[in-house]
Amino acid sequence: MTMTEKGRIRIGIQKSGRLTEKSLKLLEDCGLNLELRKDRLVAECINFPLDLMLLRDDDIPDYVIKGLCDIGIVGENVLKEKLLARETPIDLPIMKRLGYGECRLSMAFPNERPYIGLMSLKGLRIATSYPAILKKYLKDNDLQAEVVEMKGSVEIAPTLLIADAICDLVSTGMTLKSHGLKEVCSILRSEAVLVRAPGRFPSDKEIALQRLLKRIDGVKKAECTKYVMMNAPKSALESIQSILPGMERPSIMNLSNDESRIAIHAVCRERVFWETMERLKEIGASSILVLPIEKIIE
Ligand code: PRT
Ligand code: ZN
Repeated sequence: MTMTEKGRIRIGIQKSGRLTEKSLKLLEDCGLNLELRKDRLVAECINFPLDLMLLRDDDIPDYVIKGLCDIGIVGENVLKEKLLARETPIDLPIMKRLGYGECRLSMAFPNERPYIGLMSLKGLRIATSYPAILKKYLKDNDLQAEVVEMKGSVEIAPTLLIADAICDLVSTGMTLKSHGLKEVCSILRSEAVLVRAPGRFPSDKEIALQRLLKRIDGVKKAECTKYVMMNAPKSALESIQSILPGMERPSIMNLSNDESRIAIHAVCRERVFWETMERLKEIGASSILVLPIEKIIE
């Protein structure tokens, strides 16, 4: 039983940071109308039984564990670190992987330090903001090394001679590069995930949560699904299906002024790249349109 208001889901998301915009967009795409006000940390949804709580990402796992929030959206890296750092182990089930905020927690060495494999980590001082994950990794791999905890700006540790190597989040790799560091191995892949509080919810809250999860599925599915339309020679239908394997049961229509050509409309379960459209054109397709789909319920 959680402490939040009966029947209304309270969701914790990052107040301001890399996950904020996409988390809000996801909720909006789910049809939730949120009344956000700059000076308030709580926002009500007026058309769904949900309240939003804006938090520092580091606080989200704890709020969910304590039942101050029923669910939360947080990077897997933060979730894992907070869970591993606890004295009393607890599991927060991941309800959904959300596909944004992707990054990896990686070891990086100064360019001039050779790396020949995990044994190169032995005996080093490694700076990180993720001490619990790093310590577990070292232990699991039977490596002795010193973990130097830093709250931020980990990438400058080798220059300051505070550490020999670092273990930090990487997405494009530009930050490492501009600090004369090279990525040598990844220890965790991460993305934003939706977690729920342990224990049972009252049934009306559980029903609302399941509705929200279904809507999230619909939004995610729609993101990688397109509606494709084109005209093509009748004889090209089979080749078109092999070029667009994600195309499902297309609707075929006759064209009023051309007996040899047909119009094809179909939902396509894969991304449609420019190269694919060029190949369709080569086999005689014309007026190829690729349209986004907003929502899907099946
Ligand atoms: O204020 P608050 O505590 O809420 O925010 P924060 O500053 O702790 O977190 P924030 O907003 O920076 O990141 C939130 C989450 O975004 C992280 O926990 C990750 O799950 C995810 N994420 C995705 C990233 C990155 N990509 C990322 N590149 N978080 C941080 N970075 C940093 C990284 O630490 C390094 O400094 O970006 C730099 C590297 O980026 P590249 O592109 O140069 O490799
Ligand atoms: Zn943080």
